[in-house]
Amino acid sequence: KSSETKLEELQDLEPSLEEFRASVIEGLSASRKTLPCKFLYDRRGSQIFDDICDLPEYYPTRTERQILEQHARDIAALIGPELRLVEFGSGAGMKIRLLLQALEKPSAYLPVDISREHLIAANADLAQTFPDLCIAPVCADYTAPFSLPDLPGISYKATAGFFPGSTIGNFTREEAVSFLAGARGLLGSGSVMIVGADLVKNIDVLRDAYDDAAGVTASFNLNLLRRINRELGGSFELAQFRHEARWNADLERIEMHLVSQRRQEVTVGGQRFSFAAGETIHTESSHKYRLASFRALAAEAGYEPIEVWMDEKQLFSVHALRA
Ligand code: AVJ
Repeated sequence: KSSETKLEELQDLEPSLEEFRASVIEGLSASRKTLPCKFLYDRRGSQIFDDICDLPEYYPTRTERQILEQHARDIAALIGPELRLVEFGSGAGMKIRLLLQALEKPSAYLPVDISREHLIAANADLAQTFPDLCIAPVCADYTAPFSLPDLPGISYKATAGFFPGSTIGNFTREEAVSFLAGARGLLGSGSVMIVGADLVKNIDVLRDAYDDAAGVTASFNLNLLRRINRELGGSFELAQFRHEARWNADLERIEMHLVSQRRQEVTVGGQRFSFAAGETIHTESSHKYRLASFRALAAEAGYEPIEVWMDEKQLFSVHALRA
């Protein structure tokens, strides 16, 4: 059966070292220091993120998986047969299995992810499970415009989008609208887009999810400094920074920060950056939505909200949108 496997060559648009350097210098030069969260996902960061997904405190992954398991048939029926399925931020590629199993004769699967090594490993596995499926991985930063590869010899009736994990929560509201509008252009109007969005809930539950007892999220956050040291010749002392998860009530989001434990100076690529004691680097925001606020956001991006599924405790939502 393996002769039928159609794993296309990876389309490689991974952000360059130069882009990483420029982003880090810009972020550390700002009056409120910040670093783009997409750089959390190097090889090691992607592995640590997979460990986060198994933590008892980190409810989003398993809750969304439950919702997808329970409603896979409804979702598949909305999407339709013989389609091209684009997944934004495919990661370890576990959730897509649930959808692929439920879909009627999917023509092609196009996983898009910023971590090249993760993309290769996850899709080699997937090709074994779905030997008749055309898999065309794209290594790209989907926060910037990109195009889908041609699939010679593959016919499909429609294109659908899949953006699980509440990764949309990493965007500000404006960024989320512009991402969704861009995805609409990529998928074509009339397409179905399935988006996972984490819900506003008890603050202690949220804080524990982003500051777990085992310290896995702390090492995920601190790994960004390790990456800067390795790839950009930075001089961060990891022990001099502490992970913190903060609830921003005004913006309804969890923020990850790295807090400087003392006054210190750090160099990156020959440039010096000073930190006051207690000063932070804001490394990630994870916005939490309400059903109405998410639908309004989707509408602003040109979508019609058609369906939403939630777990019993209403921790997490999966929305079906019509482009
Ligand atoms: C991958 C963006 C969905 O925001 O919950 C997990 C990343 N950060 N723990 C999230 C993350 C800290 C995660 N997303």
